[in-house]
Amino acid sequence: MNKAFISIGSNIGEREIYLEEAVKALSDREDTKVESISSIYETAPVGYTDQADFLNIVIGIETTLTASDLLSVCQGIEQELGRKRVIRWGPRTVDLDILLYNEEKIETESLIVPHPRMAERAFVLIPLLEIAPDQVNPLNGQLYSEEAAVQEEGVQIWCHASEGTYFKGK
Ligand code: A4P
Ligand code: MG
Repeated sequence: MNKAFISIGSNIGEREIYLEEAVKALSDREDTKVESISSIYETAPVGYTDQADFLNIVIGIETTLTASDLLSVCQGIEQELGRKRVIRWGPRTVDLDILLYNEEKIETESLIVPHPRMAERAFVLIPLLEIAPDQVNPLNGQLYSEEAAVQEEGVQIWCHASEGTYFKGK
């Protein structure tokens, strides 16, 4: 069984519903088990900043899929949920990025793992550390909790994992 972490973000429309549908699409699969889900964070846009705030989560999964098949599954979910790719780093209904796949270093034309920008992004690190506080960067053995980006502002809890009906029945 392989262990992976996926970052999910949405900043258009019913943002929470898109996150929920993406998690559901993964957990409905026979080959993938959703093991952990972070709280939902509301986050200021990074990169192209003239766009609405995101909701972001990170989930931990166990899967029999290879990393490359997992990418295809994630892209299928993005498409199914109606993502329109207009501006790079721009608004999206839902974006699924593979952060980590076991302790592997992968560099193909279509897939780079660990995700190349994750160590600089508070909207990735803060939810990741909530569910995997001791996670280290497979590239250098450094704890993600020691990255400077963890201290950045612009990432607020929007809904605690323990609260309400959020992702019931994952
Ligand atoms: N790709 C390579 N490695 C990976 C990976 N580990 N996981 C390739 C997923 N995809 C990977 O991605 C472009 C290509 O990256 C894919 O074809 C895949 O083969 P995309 O999702 O089609 O396009 P994109 O998301 O616009 O580009 P990119 O580079 O993935 O953008 P990012 O880095 O994901 O940034 N601000 C906040 N607050 N919250 C966000 O969630 N997200 C972005 C998107 C920008 N700013 C944000 C947020
Ligand atoms: Mg992406």
